[in-house]
Amino acid sequence: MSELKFIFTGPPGVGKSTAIAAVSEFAPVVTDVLATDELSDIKAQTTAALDFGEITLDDGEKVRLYGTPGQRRFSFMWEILIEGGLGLVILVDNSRPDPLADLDIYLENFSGFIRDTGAVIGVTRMESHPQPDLDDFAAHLERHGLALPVLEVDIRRREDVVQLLDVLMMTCEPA
Ligand SMILES: Nc1nc2c(ncn2[C@@H]2O[C@H](COP(=O)(O)OP(=O)(O)O)[C@@H](O)[C@H]2O)c(=O)[nH]1
Ligand SMILES: [Mg+2]
Repeated sequence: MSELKFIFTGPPGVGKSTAIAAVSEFAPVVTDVLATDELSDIKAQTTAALDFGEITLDDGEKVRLYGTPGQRRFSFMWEILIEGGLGLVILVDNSRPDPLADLDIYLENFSGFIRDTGAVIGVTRMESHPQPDLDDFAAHLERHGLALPVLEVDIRRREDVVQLLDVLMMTCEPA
């Protein structure tokens, strides 16, 4: 039996753990440890290994949700996590200095996976940081030759995360 598996990625503190916790049907498995590097000023805890949760879709199918470790020193795990994955959610924190450059890191690291499967981009903290706006993201993606859906989300809200997953399902479904 194949498992349906979606992966959440994005910079540390963007909300991967929060998003998975918002929709998971059981208390998500979170493996955070104290930040020991450049992040320790920003966050007391950061994801060292991964997040894991599960959600049942309207059609009864169960989907496993994994969050990638945010810190670059754990990036070797990204390859392992995406194995067999059905699609990728890239979360971007619009309050960071250069959200489009952040996005590029994940577009590059997951380029093969994005080409073979599908991806959706969720932009957080737009309520306080409206720039770059969704048009800027779309134009940026177009320059990369990509046409990925970009949504404004507050991943603390369950319905926003569900919407991301719905859109991802649609982009991943074979025509
Ligand atoms: N104000 C605001 N806070 C957000 C938004 N999205 C995420 N957050 C907060 O950002 C933090 C993300 O932390 P966490 O989920 O641990 O990030 P992770 O490192 O990606 O797993 C949480 O405190 C969220 O409540 C948003 O759209 N607006
Ligand atoms: Mg986390």
